[in-house]
Parts: sequence; structure tokens; C-alpha cells
Amino acid sequence: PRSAAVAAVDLGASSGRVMLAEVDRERLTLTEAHRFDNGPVRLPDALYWDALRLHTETLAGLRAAVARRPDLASIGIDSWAVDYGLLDAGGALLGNPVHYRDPRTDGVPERVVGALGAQRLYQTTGLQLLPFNTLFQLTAALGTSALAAAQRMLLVPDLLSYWLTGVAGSEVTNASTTQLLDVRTREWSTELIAQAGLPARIFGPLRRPGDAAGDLLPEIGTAIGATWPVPVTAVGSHDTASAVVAVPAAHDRFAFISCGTWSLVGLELTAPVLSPASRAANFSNEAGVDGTIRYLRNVMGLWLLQESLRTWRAGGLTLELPELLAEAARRPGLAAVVDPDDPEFLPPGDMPTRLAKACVRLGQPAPADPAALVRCIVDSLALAHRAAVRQARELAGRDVEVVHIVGGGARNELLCQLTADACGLPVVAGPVEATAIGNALVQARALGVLDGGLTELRALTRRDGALRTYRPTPGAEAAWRAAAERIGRSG
Ligand code: LFR
Repeated sequence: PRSAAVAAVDLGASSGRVMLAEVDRERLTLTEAHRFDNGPVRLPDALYWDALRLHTETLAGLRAAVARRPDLASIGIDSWAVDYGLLDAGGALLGNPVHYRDPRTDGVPERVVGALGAQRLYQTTGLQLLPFNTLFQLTAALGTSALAAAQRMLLVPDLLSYWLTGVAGSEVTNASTTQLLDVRTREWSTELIAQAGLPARIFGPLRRPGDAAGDLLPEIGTAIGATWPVPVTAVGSHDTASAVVAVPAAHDRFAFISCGTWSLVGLELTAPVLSPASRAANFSNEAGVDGTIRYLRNVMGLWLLQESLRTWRAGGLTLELPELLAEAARRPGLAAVVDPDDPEFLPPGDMPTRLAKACVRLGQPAPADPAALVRCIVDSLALAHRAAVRQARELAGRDVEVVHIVGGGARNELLCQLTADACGLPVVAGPVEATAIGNALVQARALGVLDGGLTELRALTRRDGALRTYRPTPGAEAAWRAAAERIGRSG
């Protein structure tokens, strides 16, 4: 076909959307079919995702997409990583998926690393140690009736895809975030799974981005108004994998920051970096589309801002983000900074108080009002972006000439400018909907509308008229270096 309409279902930790993408060889046009809030649900025993609601909202979005384009040619699903549902022998979901910010894995990484060996884990999986890696979540679930009954573990996009098609499969980019996949062979590490004491039966067949993932079940087709069995196509189902596909890079000397709830900061490589220095710096080698490696570190991201806003609003303050950011831009820079990646900021809860305490602990003034705290957050994120970009380039031995910020954070002008200043590099911001675009591009290629590799796919994203370049402020770098030393992260 010369053109096609596809639906990209993109679920983020704070919002989900279904985008209709109309693609031909020259351009990709994105229309929002449906958007909804997402977030944790706290029950007495744990913090959960509302999986059934995600399914319902996905159907609502697909119905809106089909209404616009009854010839919808394919559907692709991506979401955040690591979290999963367990299915029993009949395919029933065994309990709600637990949210990665739930504290059930407290102490688990230490135990697992102690038993399996840090070096060995890194050599096999190439993954940074984050408390919520699926390996640690499943270990925490050992002994539960759900895991005992489970026949299959499906990560969130695979679970939603299963509910659309009745076909269960595990897409490889997201599977690489479990810390149970072999980074070199891109197959489940059966040895690691056995040594971790996890049931091998729950790890099913893998699929690659571009593979067919099944046709819509008849009743799903009816529910969304499709008159024929629309295929679901595997995409980079890890949202970060799809986002990096849509980085509008013209050459390979770029760093990316996929900036939303998290900032994922790193490089696209052709082979993993598994050196001891890389492990010590806690860098991940995640599986990307077309056999690439996303060499990156997680930075706590806009979560700090989202959770601060939630706290203030719950306390009765009526604050709007654009006004807060505008005021924060007028405040003095680098008055107080923190290390945003301190694990104390991971769980939900009163973020302003945690941040203020961290400032004081580091011998700095506590931010006096919300605008000052927002400035502290944005300064701290820019500082963490700087550290990660510098370390990635050193550890991978790669030249970096430009930093691409994609995702919602590309809208945050203050963060983009400060990141340019902190890194001493130009920042190209956009596209905001990189994840949905990357999702759609892989579908369009699978349909034969596009061909070539990532370079060819990226050519379409470079035509996005909304891209914006931020140049580093001359002479700004020294202040950022000093600030990095203040928090003990010179990078
Ligand atoms: C970003 C992301 C990150 C992953 C985090 C938790 O949305 O997918 O890549 O580390 O969410 O799943």
C-alpha cells in the first residue's frame, strides 16, 4: 500500500492515549483519538494499576479511531515497562498488576544480587539495578497463590494485546526490562530464571517489533465498530523503545532524553557496554528496535513535578503548571539542587517536603515557595541530564554533538534551555508525541508503507515543523559544574 491509517495505543504512567496516524512515504499525520488519565490505585495491601480500565479506555480510543478511519490497517500498543499481569491456565488474570512504585520489593534487590552476583547479573542482562525490575517483583511474589497458579507472565502491553486478540506473546524490547532476558541473544535467560527460583513456564514465546501479534477477536472488532479483523502488530512495546525510534536525528552522534514521568537519558548503540565502570554507573543496555541497544540511565523525571503538584493541590492550593514554570524561570538558578535519583523520591507521597529536606541536608536553603521548589526541581533534572549524558558518552566512547529531548518534557522550555546550558550542547526539542510516532512508524513499515532502517523512519520525524533548538548559554557551564560537585555527582 502507498499509505495507511494505524492506531498507536500509548499508555504512560500518568496518562494514556490512542493516536490515529495516517502515514505515507512523505509524512506521518497524528490525530488524537482519545486521551485519559492514568495513575496508581491504592488498596489496603498494595499499589495497583487499574488494568481493566486500561482495556476499556483502549477500546474507547480504538472505537474513535475506527470512526475516523474505517479502513484502519493495524493497531500497536506500548506502555511503561517492568509491570506485568499473571494468567492462569484458562487465560484469566490472577489479580491486578502491581504498580512499580509499590514498596513490596524493599530489600529484595540486595538479596537477589547477593545470591546471583552483581557482575553476573550485569553480564547476562546488561540492566541497571532498579528496585522495580520484574526480576525483583517476581521474587517478591514468590510464595503467593497468584504466582503458584500462574501459567504465563505478560507485561502490560502484551496483556492488553492478549485481551484484544486472544494471542499471548512477549515483545522483546519490553522483555529486556525484566532483567531476565539475555542482552546478547535476546532470548529469555533460562539459567537466570532457574537460579532465581522463578517458574520457567510463565515466560512465553518472544516476538520482535514488526511481527504480527494476532487479529482482533470478533467481539472486540464489534465493540470498536471494525467490520474486518484488524491485525495487532508488535511495536517497540516499551514506550522508551518507541520514543527513541522517533528521535529526529540526522546522524548517530546524538544523546536522547525521553522525558515524561521519567527522563531516560542515553545513547543508541549497536552493541551493549558491559564494563565494570558501566555497571558501577548503573547504566542499562535495553533492547531497541532493529537490534539496537538503548544505553541509558533512568533519571527520576517530571514525576518530581507531577507529585509536587498533586501534593499542593491536595492541600488546597490552586496552582497551574505554566504559571509556575514561568515564575520559576524568573527565579535565580542553582540556588538549591538535589540528586533527583535518590530512592527516597520514588514512592508517591509529599514530594515538596522530601525535596526541601534534601536541600537542607545538602547545606542549602529550603525553597521558600512553590515557584522556588519548581526551580529546584528543573535545575536538579538538568543537572542529572548533564551527568547522564557525560557519563554515557565516556562509558560508550561515543561523540555527542546534540541532545534530543522527546516526549512531554520537550514542551518544558525552562527544562530544555537549562539542559542545553548544563550539557553545554544544543538541545533539539520534540516531537512531544515521539512514543506514539515511533509506535506508528514500526507498524507502517510492517505494512509495507515504509521501508528501510531507523535512519529512513527518522527522516519522517525530522519534517516535524514544531521541532525547536535551544543553544547553550555561553559561559554557563562553570556554574553547572560547581553545582554538580555540591550534590556529589560530577559525572
Ligand atoms: C518510561 C518507563 C521507563 C521505565 C519506567 C518504569 O515510561 O518505561 O523506561 O524504567 O517507565 O516502567
